Amino acid sequence: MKKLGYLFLKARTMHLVLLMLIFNVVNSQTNALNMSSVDSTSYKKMQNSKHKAISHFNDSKYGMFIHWGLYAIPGGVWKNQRMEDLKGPKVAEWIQLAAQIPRNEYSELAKQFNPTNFDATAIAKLIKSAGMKYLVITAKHHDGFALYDSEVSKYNIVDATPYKTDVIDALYEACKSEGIDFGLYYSHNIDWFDGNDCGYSELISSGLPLNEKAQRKFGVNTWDPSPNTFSDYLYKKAFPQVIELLTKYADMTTLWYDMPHYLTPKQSYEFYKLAYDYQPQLLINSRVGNSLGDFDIPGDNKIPENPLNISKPWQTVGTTNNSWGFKSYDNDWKSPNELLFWLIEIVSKGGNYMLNIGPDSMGDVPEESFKNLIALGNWLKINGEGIYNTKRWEITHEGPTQIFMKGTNHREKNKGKPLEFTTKDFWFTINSNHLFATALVYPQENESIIIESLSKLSGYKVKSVNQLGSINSLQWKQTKTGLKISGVKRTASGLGYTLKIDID
Ligand code: FHN
Repeated sequence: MKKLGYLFLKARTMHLVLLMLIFNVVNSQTNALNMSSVDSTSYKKMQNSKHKAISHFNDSKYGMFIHWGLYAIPGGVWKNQRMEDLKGPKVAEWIQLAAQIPRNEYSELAKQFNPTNFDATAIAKLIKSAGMKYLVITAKHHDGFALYDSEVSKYNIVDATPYKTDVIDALYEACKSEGIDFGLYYSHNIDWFDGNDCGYSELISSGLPLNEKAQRKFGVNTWDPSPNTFSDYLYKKAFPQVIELLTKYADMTTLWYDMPHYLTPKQSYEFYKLAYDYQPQLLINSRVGNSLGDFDIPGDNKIPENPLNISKPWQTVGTTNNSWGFKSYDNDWKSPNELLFWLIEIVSKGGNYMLNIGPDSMGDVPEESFKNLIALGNWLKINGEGIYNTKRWEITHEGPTQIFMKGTNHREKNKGKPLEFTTKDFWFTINSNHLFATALVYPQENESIIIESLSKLSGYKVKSVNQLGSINSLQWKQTKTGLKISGVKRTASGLGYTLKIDID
C-alpha cells in the first residue's frame, strides 16, 4: 500500500514537472512574441463564462481570510523594535521589509516554526459557527514562504520547518467536510525571497507607464534582492507554484492575487488565464493587476462610499484588529457590534465581506477575534436571512449616522472610540419582495420606531412586518412620515435586530 502511495506521488510529481516544463517553453515563446498585448476577446469570453460562480459569490456575502506564515513568530517585533519604529506599513506580515531583514536571516525563522496547536478542523468549525461561507488563506505571502508542500521551492512548511505538515492540505480537507468554499491567496508579484526587485527594472525597460505605487518602489526588496531576474522568478517559481496549487486543490472558488504594481498587462493576463485553464469557474480578484479580474477590491479595510461607481462584483477585506498577520501587541479588536456594522454597511451596498484572522506562531487563533467572530455568528443564526442571498435595495441606509471607512490606517486612528449609532439608523437589503431593515440599536421598551423610506408616499405598499428570531407580533402602520412599528424585542444575540418587511 505504502509503495502504491509512493508511486502515485512520484507520478504526480513527474506530471507537475512536465506541466511546468511545457508551461515554461510555451510561455517564454509567447512572452517574447506578445509582450505587451492582452487577448481581450479571449479575456471577455473567459470572464463572461463565470456567471454561475459570480452569482454564488454575490450570495455568499461573508467569508474568512487567514494571514499566516513565518511572520507570526516575530509578531510585529524585530530585535526589540516594533513595526511603528521601523519602515513601511505597520502590519505584522511586513516585518521583513520593515526591519530590512536579509533573506538568509529571515528564512532562519523556518527552523523555529512548529505550530503544534494548529487545528484545521477547529478553524473550519469556527468558520462555520461564525456564519462565514468561504475561506481564503495565504498559500504564499510577500516573504515568499509557502504554507504547503511545494515541489517548486523548498522554502515551504514541509521541507523547511520542524512541523513538516502541509497546513493548506489540512484546511482544504477540513473545509470540504464542513461544506465551506475554499480559496487561496498568492502573492504573485512581490516575493522578497526569490522575486528580485518585483519586476521594477523590467517594467522600466518595457517603457510601460508606472502606476503611483510602482513609481514609489513600494514593497520592493531593495535591501537584499535575490540574484535571479524577475522573469526567472515568474517562470521558475510564481507560475509553476500557481499551477501546482491549481492542480492540488480542485474546485477552488477564489484565487486571490495581491500587490500587482510592477506586472505588465501581459503578465497579469497570464496569471488570470492560467487559473481559467485549470479551473474555469475560479474567480480572480482585481489585484491580478492591470484592470483584469472578476471582482473588485475597493481597498483594505475600505468601504466604498458610492458602490455604484464599481462596475464589477466587489469584496471589502478587513482585519479583526489593525494587522493581517499576528501582531502580538495590537489589542485594538473590533467589537462584535463594530463587526456587525462593517458587515451590514458592506452587504447593504451589495458587497462581500472577507474578515481576517491571524493565528499566532503556535497556530492558535487570538482569543478576542475568536470570541467576536462567534458573537457575530450567533447574530447571523437569527438574522442571516437578511444577509445571505440578498441584493442591494435602492436605498442602502437611512438615519443620521455617517461613518466612513477609508482604509486600515483610517480605522486605526479611531482607536478606542466605539462607533455610535441611533435607533433611527437602518440598513436595507432585499430578496424578491422581502425587504430587510437592520438596526444596530434597539428602541426602549414601548418605544416605537419609524422607517422613513417606507412612508405612505414612498410608493411601496407594506403587506407584513416581522422581526427575525421573534415570535411576537409587531404593530405597524404606514403613515405620511414613515412606517411606524412597535413591539420590537431584544433577541438572544444581544446585537442589533432585523425586520422582514414584505412589500408590493
Ligand atoms: O501587502 C498586503 C498586506 O500584507 C495584506 O496581505 C493585504 C490584504 O489585502 N494586501 C496587501 C496590501 O494591500
